[in-house]
Amino acid sequence: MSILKFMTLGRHIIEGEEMHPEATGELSKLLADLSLAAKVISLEVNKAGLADILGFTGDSNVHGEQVKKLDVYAHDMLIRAMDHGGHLCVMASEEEENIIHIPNRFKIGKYVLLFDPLDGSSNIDANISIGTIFSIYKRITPEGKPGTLEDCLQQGTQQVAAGYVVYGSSTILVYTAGHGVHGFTLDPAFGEFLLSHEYIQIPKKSKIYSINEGNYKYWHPGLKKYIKYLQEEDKASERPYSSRYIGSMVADNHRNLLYGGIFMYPADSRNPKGKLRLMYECDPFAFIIEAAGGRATDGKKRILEIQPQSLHERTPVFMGSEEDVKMVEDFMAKEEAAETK
Ligand code: P6P
Repeated sequence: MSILKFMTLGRHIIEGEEMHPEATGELSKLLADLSLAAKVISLEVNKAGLADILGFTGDSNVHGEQVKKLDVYAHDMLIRAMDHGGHLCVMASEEEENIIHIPNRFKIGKYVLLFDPLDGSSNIDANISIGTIFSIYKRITPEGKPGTLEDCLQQGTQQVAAGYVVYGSSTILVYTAGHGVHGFTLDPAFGEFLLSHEYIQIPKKSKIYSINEGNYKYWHPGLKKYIKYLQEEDKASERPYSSRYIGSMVADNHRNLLYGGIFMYPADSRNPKGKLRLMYECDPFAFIIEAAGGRATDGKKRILEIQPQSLHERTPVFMGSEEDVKMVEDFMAKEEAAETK
């Protein structure tokens, strides 16, 4: 049993930043502000039984999806926690169509924050784990002025930090700022995130696959063959795999990060770009999973190398244990090669 250091998230962030002599400490403060928002959102999510905050607002978000009050609460809480720290020049939220400017009365900073305030929110009323996802970039437009859409539409490789909070049996914040992937569990007794998972490394090969098999008939023929391959019995390659799909990518990917696994939300004949958003879901998780030794592609290309054209664009995604992601890519490439013969 490894005895982890008794270390708070705040201390860990500072130590991580101290590894960079040129660091100004701004990123530390930004991440500390994010953890404050996460604590407050966790408090509300854990009151999920209270009718006053559950249920539909009757509104819908930019994607026409029914918005639940907790989505709006998390979105508003993140903006309120982040807009006045003086570290950001602009924000963008999965719940908001356009970029979010920093109010004139606050100092403009050098970072950009993109976030999905509460992913998996359709599961809220069923008390299934949901999560907050975030990406941090450095601005690319001149300092001192408000940030722009250009600052937000950067390739995932440009992230300086990324992370997520999973609100489940406990609240865990996982982040990377370029020095490994680390997890912190919230101790509600004194409201601190304590180091619980240091230098997370995702197993290179797994026995778990996560995909919505209800879409089977619409999939790429190579993907169909891959899933059938996983379901065959072969002890040497530890098949059949187990199917684990919660319908909440933060929970599915958190489990896969710790146990190994491949998470897939592919394109299909009805949705040529799949369902998940590049900026708010796929880029941050791709950054984390690659930092943990895994792989994340759209079936062909690294997610992190996709140049975004718009804030809410979607991408097919295959992410998790490196060998498993490479195998599904091979199955689809072989099928395409056979079709062109
Ligand atoms: P489906 C939640 O709405 C979400 O964006 C992800 O968290 C999740 O993995 C996916 O959609 C589930 O989508 O179509 O399988 O219900």
